[in-house]
Amino acid sequence: MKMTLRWFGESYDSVSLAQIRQIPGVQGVITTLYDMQAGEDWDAARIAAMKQTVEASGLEVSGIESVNIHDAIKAGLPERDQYIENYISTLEKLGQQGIQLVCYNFMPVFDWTRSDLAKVRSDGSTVLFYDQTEIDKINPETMFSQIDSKSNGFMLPGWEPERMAKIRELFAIYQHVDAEKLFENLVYFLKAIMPVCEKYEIRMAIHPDDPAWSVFGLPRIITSKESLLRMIHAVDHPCNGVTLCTGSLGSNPENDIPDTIRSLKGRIHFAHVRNLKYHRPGCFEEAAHLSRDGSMDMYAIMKALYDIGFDGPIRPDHGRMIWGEKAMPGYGLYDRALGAAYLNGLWEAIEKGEAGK
Ligand SMILES: [Mn+2]
Repeated sequence: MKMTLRWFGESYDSVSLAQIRQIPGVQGVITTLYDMQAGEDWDAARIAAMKQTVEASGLEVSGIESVNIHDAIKAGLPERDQYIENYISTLEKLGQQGIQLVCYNFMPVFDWTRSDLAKVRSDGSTVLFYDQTEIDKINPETMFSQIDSKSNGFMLPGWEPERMAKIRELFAIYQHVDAEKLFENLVYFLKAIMPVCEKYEIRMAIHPDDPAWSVFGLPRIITSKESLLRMIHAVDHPCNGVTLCTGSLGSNPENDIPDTIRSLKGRIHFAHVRNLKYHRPGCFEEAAHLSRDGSMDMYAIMKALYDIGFDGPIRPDHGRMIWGEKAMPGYGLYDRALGAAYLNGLWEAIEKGEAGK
């Protein structure tokens, strides 16, 4: 595996490449052109400049998170083919720059959802928190303004104001899209992009839905081992793979993460590894990475990744906000650096333990 950190670009991130470079064992960043709207055809010169900036710091671009998918593609609207053309063109330009991993999600309207971005823990740190009973009390517009007001002034991925300005319109286009239709639309999209992925060996890595169930009545289709297997078998190509996000899949405690990892051998192209603490069904917080701080066995997760020969990028995903840091919720430097160090430690212990057998 290759340890990486997500980085939103110089204009958007409170964390610098120089800081990331100093985290032991971090080799690259997972980045994006953060101002690109879903459906836009990315500019080749900007991709090249982004790559140059990252490489000048001694890091590599280990992948893109995300190239977002336009809602016309997800909802299967007549104009989807034009947006798929743009997506293919963007992949072509990424491939020409040697960028071979793209993370994306197929959630309608919203990206990830949380009811609180700064829940205070007993140690004084703050974390992202989800409580379904809180979500049930509000409508999507209210949730957007709550999230926006707690973003510490940062634009949050998936919660761009441009997207949220059209929220009613977006809900309307999904009126007749059920889970089956959404899945068909995903397959249609994947079949269309596979030739360009094959040409440049670009690994597409779908991110699971977060949380792993329907929110605000919108269909969600990437929520479990079964749904991930269905997706990779529907378009059975090595470029069609998965971002194994422990926090998203793990929002449903019935998902057995190590078992899911083992069943996806060869098709996990990217991993997000973090811990959650469950409070009750439908309610969890994002704990520190350490196994005993949350409800997940992080050793068992890393061991499963090791056992399937996972050699792709991994990132500590989110972190708590600690030591007074002011950053985008979930994306501060300090706790993600601790997370990276811990995951690297687990990996070294597993490697040496296996070598000594
Ligand atoms: Mn994730």
